[in-house]
Amino acid sequence: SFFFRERVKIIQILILFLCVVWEKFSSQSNFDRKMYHYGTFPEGFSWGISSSAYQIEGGWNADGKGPSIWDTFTQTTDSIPDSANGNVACDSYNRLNEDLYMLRALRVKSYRFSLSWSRIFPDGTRKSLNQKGVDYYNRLIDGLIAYNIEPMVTLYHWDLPEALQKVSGWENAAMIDIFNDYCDFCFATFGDRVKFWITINQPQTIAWSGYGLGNMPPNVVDPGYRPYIVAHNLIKAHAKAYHTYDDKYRQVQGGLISIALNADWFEPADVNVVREVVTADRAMQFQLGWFAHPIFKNGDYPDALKWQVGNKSEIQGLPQSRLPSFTEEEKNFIKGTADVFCVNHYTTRVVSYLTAELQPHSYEWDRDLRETDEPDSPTTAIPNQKAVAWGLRRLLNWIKEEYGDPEIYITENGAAVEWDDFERVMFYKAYIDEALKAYDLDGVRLQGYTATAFMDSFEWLHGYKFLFGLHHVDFTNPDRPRTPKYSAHYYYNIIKDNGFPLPDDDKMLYGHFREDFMWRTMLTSCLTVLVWFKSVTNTSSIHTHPYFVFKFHCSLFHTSNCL
Ligand code: GBH
Repeated sequence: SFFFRERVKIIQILILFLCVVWEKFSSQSNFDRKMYHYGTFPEGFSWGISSSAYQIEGGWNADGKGPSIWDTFTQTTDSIPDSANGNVACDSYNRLNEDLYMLRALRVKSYRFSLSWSRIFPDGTRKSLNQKGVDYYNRLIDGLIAYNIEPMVTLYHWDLPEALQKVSGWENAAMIDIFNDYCDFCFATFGDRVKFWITINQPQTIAWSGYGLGNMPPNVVDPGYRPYIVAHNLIKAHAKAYHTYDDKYRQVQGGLISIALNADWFEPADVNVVREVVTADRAMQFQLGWFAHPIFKNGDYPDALKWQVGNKSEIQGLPQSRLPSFTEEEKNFIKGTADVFCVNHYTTRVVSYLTAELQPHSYEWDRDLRETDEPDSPTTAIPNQKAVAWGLRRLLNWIKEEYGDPEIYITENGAAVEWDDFERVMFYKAYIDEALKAYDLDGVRLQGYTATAFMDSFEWLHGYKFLFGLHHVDFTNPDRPRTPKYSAHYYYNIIKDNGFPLPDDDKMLYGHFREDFMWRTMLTSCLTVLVWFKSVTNTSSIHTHPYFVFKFHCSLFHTSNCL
């Protein structure tokens, strides 16, 4: 009926209103989204570079360190290329001075690294304290401070002490207090110098890859249930550590604390079809909102999750939703437990609506969507991670709109490239420029950018096959020599310039000529140049000459697919 149609229309308009970011960019042409933007970041912008303990340290059992679930997994599995592991990795445990030297040479303002929990507490708890592990991190932190580099410390980047996995790890709600005690120790021990804490790296990856797909340790394959349970515990564990910092340390130490959430950008297959835009929003909610909504909004899961998982569970004949719920008390405890928004971003995916299968019960199917590659963007070495720089700008806008304009830090961004580091340079140029647009054109309160990674490292399930480093590491040499790549030099320059200021010799193009400028002389010289140009190049139009085309593209576009 008429009223029904009108009602649907109104609902659609309301939904579109909520999907303001897709709306904002729906008129942006493919040409526009590749335009180059000149400008600089705010003063004091935090330029950083990242690593994590298991990926670089090595020394897997040195000086009393206990094993983690990644030691156990890599030493027993065949699923990683070349049966690689992190036993030695970059040997950073023994090459601290080299790392410090490189960081200093790069002139970064901050260094994001993680603490190996089982190096500090070999069995995961305080009674097993390993002083040598503490000493290592003290030397690292002191070294950074001496060079004026801010330590940005991740407390937990996936390497759970094996001893804690033996008592069910993150499936066990007892982990909330155990994690809190570990964090408490770290705040007390390092917090006089560490002013930027990240509790957990990518809880979505832990929950889904660790307990759903089960391709990462602890390798539990249970796509419909455990990811939700584990995420529930991770959120509470984060909130508890936040409150510990807030109650016991903040006043004296004056630092800040957050959590690093991974977020792809999800672009609808057709931005003009409401259902597709709503699907993209749902994809965002399932990945980022799963954690960000409770922490940054109201202590509870996004409606899209509650609705989807609840409905599916009902149709599947289950007595209750597979998505656990928070009590009011828990919601109040969780809400607002991050001082800034930290996001790890690598790629953009295209999504379209799909009525998914009901079997098997799965977080993935709960989303009712299908993912594909973004068709028009350059590939990176990893098949489903295309370099879609414009997705970063949209993601930052979405975070701004969805979570009430928080201060944002990009805590990871980078790419593995097939062979030529030049592609990595193009990746950073394009992505950082999109971050600049978000700051400069859209008013996103972006405070920092962290390139991933500091050096070639153990890349989890990819072993040493796909590398992200701005420094090359020779893994065949026992000394693990490090060499800066072209991308390290390039990043150094971005940091030095604080972005992409308009080059001096281009500025003239946009200026005014003097009042008494001799236009006639100018015209004559131009013609002379053109005639000369034609005679030496044998090209009828300057615009089609390869050199001009090259210059034009370089200055206007992200050159990744032009060069
Ligand atoms: C990052 O995750 C890590 O945080 C960082 O330590 C690492 O250096 C970087 O990746 C590069 O490897 O194949 O279905 O199991 C990036 C986000 C989330 C992307 C997990 C790959 C695997 C999904 N990653 N995802 S699946």
